[in-house]
Amino acid sequence: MILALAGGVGGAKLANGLARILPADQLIVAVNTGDDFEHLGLHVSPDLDTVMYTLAGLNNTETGWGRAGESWRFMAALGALGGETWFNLGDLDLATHVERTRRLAAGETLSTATAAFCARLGVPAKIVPMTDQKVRTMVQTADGWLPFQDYFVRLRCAPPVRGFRFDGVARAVPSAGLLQALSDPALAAIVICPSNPFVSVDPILSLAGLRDLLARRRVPLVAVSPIVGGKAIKGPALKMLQELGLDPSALGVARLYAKLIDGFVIDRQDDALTQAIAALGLRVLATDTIMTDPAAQSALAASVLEFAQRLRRS
Ligand code: FO1
Repeated sequence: MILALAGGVGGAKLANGLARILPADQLIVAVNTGDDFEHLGLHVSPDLDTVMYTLAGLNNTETGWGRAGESWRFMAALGALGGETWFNLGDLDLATHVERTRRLAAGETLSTATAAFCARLGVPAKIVPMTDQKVRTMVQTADGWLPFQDYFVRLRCAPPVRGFRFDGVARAVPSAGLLQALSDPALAAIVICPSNPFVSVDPILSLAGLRDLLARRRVPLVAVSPIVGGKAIKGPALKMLQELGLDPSALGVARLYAKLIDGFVIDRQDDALTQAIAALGLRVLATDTIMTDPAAQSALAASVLEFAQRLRRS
C-alpha cells in the first residue's frame, strides 16, 4: 500500500501516475486543504478538486485546475450582476462546490464528501483531505498577511513572501484516512509528491502529531523535487525559495526535507546536484521527472516506487 502526500498540479500528476500503476485499494492520496476558503458562500477545496478531477480524467489541462470542457456562463452572469469575478468558477466545477457546501452544512466531513464524489466520479484510488478540521494558509508579505487565494489568484503571486502561517493547523488532527494509511501494516512507502514545499506540503507536515508519526515510520519516505533545472514546473515555488533567501534549486528543496525523508528524486537535468544532496544524508535518484503525459506520470511513479523499495532493503 502506498501513501502519497499531494498538493496542487504537480502533486496531482504524480498521484495520477501512482493510480495508473497501483490497484485502487493500494493507494491513498492525502491532500492539502490549506488552500481551502469560503467564496461566494461556497466552501472551495482547490487541491482536493485538482487531485480528484485529475484521477477521474476530468481535469482541465490548460488551466491546471477545474474541469475539462468547462463553460463560464455562471461567471458571466455573476459579473453582470456586479459579483466578485477574480476567482473563476466554471459551470461544471460549480456543481462540486455547491454539493460539497451542502454536504458540509448537513454535518458531513470533508472526508465523507470527498469519498462520495470520488465514488461517483470513478476515482481509482482513495483520496482523503489531510484533515477534516479547518486549516487556512496565510502568506506574509511586506503589506501584511494575505489569505492564500488572495495571494495566489487575486494578486497572481506577485507580492514577495516573507513567511507562512497555517491557521488552525496545531489543533488539526490528521484525517482518519491519513492516520489509517500510516498505521496500515501493508504500508510499503510514503511519497511526497512534487508540490510546493511551503504551501502544499508543509501544511500537511504541520498537522498535530504528524511529524512524530512520520519519524516513527517503518517504511521509506521519498520526496520528488518540484524544482527542475532551477525553475518550478508550475506555480510560485521557485519565486518563494528566492524571496526567502534559499537556494532556488532542487538542492534548496532537499535542504527543507533533509531531516524528514530518506530519499530525494531529482530530474536528470540536476544530476550535478547529486553529491551535494547526498551530503545531506539523503539517497538520491536522478531520473526523468517532467510529467508531460500520463505515460510519463506512470513512468515516474514506477521509478519512485522502485527507488523506495531499494531504500527499504538497505
Ligand atoms: N487559479 C487561478 O489562477 N485563477 C482562478 O480563477 C482559479 C479558480 C479556481 C477554481 C477552483 C479551483 O479548484 C481552483 C482554482 N484555481 C484558480 C487554482 C487554485 O487557486 C490553486 O489550484 C490552488 O489553490 C493552488 O494549488
